[in-house]
Amino acid sequence: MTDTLTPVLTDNWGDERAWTLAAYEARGGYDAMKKALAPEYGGPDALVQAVKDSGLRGRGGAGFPTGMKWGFIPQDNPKPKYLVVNADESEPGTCKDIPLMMASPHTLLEGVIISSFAIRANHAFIYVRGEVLHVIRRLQRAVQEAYLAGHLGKDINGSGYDLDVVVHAGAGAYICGEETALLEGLEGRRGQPRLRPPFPAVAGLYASPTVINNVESIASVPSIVANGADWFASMGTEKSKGYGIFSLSGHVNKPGQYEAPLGITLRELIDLAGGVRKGHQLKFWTPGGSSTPLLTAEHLDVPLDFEGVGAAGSMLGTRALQIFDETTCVVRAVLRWTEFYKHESCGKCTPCREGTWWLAQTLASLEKGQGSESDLDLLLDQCDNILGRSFCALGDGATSPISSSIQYFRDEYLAHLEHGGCPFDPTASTTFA
Ligand code: L3W
Ligand code: SF4
Repeated sequence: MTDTLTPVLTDNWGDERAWTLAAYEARGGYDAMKKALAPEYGGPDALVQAVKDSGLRGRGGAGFPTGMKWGFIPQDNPKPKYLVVNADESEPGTCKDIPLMMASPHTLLEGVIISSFAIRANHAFIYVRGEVLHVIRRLQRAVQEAYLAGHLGKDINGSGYDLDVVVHAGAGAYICGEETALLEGLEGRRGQPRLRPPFPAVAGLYASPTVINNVESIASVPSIVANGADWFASMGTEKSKGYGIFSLSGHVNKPGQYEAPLGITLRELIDLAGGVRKGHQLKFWTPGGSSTPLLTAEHLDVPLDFEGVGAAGSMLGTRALQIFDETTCVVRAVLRWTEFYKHESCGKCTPCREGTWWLAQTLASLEKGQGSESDLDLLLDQCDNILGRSFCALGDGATSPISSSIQYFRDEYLAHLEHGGCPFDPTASTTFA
């Protein structure tokens, strides 16, 4: 458990056996659900309005307004409505949903019940990354406890509302974090993105209206119901309201999850994390995992909200702050990420399937100090042929670390060519293949 500025989602993480229903209820857990389901609250429409008023924006990376997404569910459509929680956390550096589900699965479940009621769904699915067996088991146990307590199933706590929740394990593909590939996987097919529109809100799971939200978005809903939309909106910035979990990894003294209002800066978060490791300086960092363009020490005071990071030429993404000091070879780090995208490309579209392979080849040569300066232009040209020409965001994301690293560290690429390999450690030219 780390220091935190807005202890809401992480407040109970230090409690003994915080993941049990007893520990959760001892702190008032499921009271927000009872409040939301009671007729006095005003029913589903009042809940959608509260989430709209709170200003909550999607915590999975894109920042789409959650209440607006819920409002897109066509209520005149006779098909069943579904809630799907995107718990396929796999973005390199991102480590917020998994600790949240491990520490307090009932926070998510309470959010699932309230959110499903708001969109009039009677079935919800939690799609969890398949590799995290410990999280899957913890969620399944929590679901079982919730059924036994009458918080799930028929006539929840005598409210007349029915909800069934299924925990579904993915099969280990990063692309299934893309919402439509996730739906393909959930329906039993190979995980590849679907064409949008139609967006899932109109035709999602089994071609029915479906809300797909990130774990942290759904887990934030009970606190909005409990404390009110104004309370949530009083935190954060004008257009990026509320708080979020920032995961800090890499060269800081106390890596971990730090919950703080949106708009906090990296300088403040690094202070909370005990500083960059002794004797070293920040060289570069990612604001939201490797799919977001790199930033440098000159961006330490950028407000970490959707607008502030956007104005700095990057994206807030998943708030996966990976911190690298001056001992890190940026070319090698970027090559490592590019190998990841090459491996995870689902193969559906040519620019990404072929392009990520070419990116990795070109970068591997440069990292070994082979080639010439013109290969940097070739690399940028390859990025240009992927960015905006790929079927989904994975292709675009693969280009982010490359183009931004050339923007800020062109000299370091050239130094590899001059030294015939990595100038930091000439004995260790690694392709990570
Ligand atoms: C109805 C419309 N719904 C948009 C919905 C849409 C989706 C949400 C956001 O990518 C980003 C990506 C990664 N009617 C709608 C509508 N929607 N217009 O709004 O949509 P979109 O397309 O802006 O984003 P996306 O395709 O969901 C997500 C970035 O996140 N990312 C990585 C994330 C990794 C994880 C993880 O590991 N868990 O989340 C990092 O930055 O690059 O840009 O629901 O349906 N007219
Ligand atoms: Fe698949 Fe990549 Fe195309 Fe996305 S961009 S559809 S991951 S091949």
